Parts: sequence; structure tokens; C-alpha cells
Amino acid sequence: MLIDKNSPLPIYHQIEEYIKDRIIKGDLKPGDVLPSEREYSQLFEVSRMTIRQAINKLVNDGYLYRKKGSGTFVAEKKFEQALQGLTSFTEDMKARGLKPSSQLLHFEIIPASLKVAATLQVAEHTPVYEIKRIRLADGIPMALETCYISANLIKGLTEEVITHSIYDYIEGKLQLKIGDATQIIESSLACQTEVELLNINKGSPILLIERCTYLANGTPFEVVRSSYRADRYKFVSQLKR
Ligand code: 16G
Repeated sequence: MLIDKNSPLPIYHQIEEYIKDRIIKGDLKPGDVLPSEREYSQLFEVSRMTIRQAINKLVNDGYLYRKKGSGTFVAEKKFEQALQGLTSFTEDMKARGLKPSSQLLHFEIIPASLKVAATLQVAEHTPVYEIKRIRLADGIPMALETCYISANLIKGLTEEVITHSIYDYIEGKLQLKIGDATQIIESSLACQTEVELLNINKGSPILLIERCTYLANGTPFEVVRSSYRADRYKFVSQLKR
């Protein structure tokens, strides 16, 4: 029996678990089209409404995605991103065996706003690099990043550097040691810019991450606001008591 109609567990939830199970076991693979609501409703002998409820939940949780006019598909597995280590996007993607790249949208030296200056612990209007990049893994857009970096501290950033790795440049070329960071994660829904640049549907879930990173001597050098695709990312941390 696929579902138990006498169980206290709601039927849509049992169906959701059944589909999830098939994805985890690999019977349904990323890119596969999901059987139709009609097929599932015949299989489970329940209404299409109940099936839709289960599928909606799996879409919201990132297991499935819908393509207008073509149906519902199995999504790629989410990346698990550890929250402990202070790593760069380049390092994260390489560690997964993926090819990192960046599409540069904007690069300019500007006077720091009051907010950026306060975080970077410099006077207002001190020159900072303003950098906007789309970060890609194997050519697929994963995140949109806007960062402000102290220009007096991190000298000589060029387009060439920032289309590769900023952290590599800081540690390899400038021989400065990166120490730690504070990070805030919030949830949000994709705005029009994110829809276009990350190639996602309107209203898709987004993880907003704001990071302030310090050199090992305690000086803050960057403040970054990133929008990560919540359909592709989950964050994992180890808790000790
Ligand atoms: C990550 C960092 C970002 C940093 C970038 C450097 C988060 C949320 N953000 O994307 O703060 O500027 O890596 O990457 O993790 P890069 O060395 O590849 O340029």
C-alpha cells in the first residue's frame, strides 16, 4: 500500500513523502518530468487537489520546479554549504568539483556611504570598490553579489582579478591574511533583478546573506550582500553543547 488513509498523517503529506523518497532513491532523477496530477490521483485514488497540495509543498521546498507549459520537473540536488568555514565562492565550487566563474556587472571606485563606511570602520566618503558579480557554477547562475571593499586596504583590484577570485588575490598576491567574518542570513523572494540575472521564476525563494569580513589583524575589509538561490542551497552547521 502506497498510502494509509487511516493514518493520522495527512494524505497530502504521505504523498509528498512518497515522491521525496523516489527522488532520494534516484527513481526520479534531476530533470525528469513528474507524472501528471491525473496519473498520481489515479494511482493514489485521491483528488487532484490533494496531489497538487503535495506537489506545491515539494516545489516550495526546492525538490521540484515548474516550467510554464511543459510540466513539473525534478530539481537538481541542493548544495550543502557548511556554515563553519570562512571560504570564498571559488573555493566552495572547486571543492564540489564545479567550475566557478563570474559575470561582472559593475566595477567602480566610489566614496563610501555612511553605512558602508561604518561597517568598514573608515570615514564616510573614503574610496571603496563597488563590485557586482553574478557567481556561476559550471555556467549556472548561483548567486548575485554586491560587495564594497576598502580601496586603501586592498590595493590594485582589477577586472581580471574580480572575474576570478578576490580572496586568492588578497592572500596570494597581497599576502594579507583573511581572519574571520560575521554573517547574517535572511529569507526573501526574488525581485525582478534577481529573476533576470539568476534566471529563476518570479517569487522564487532567495537567501540573503550579508557578510562583513576581517583581516587576521581585525580590520574589516569587505561588506558583501549576496542573494543565493534557495532552490539550490541549504546551509548546514554543526552544533555542540
Ligand atoms: C563568497 C563570500 C563573499 C566573498 C567571495 C569571494 C558568502 C556569502 N560570500 O561569495 O563575501 O567576497 O566569496 O569570492 O559566502 P572569490 O574569492 O571567489 O572572489
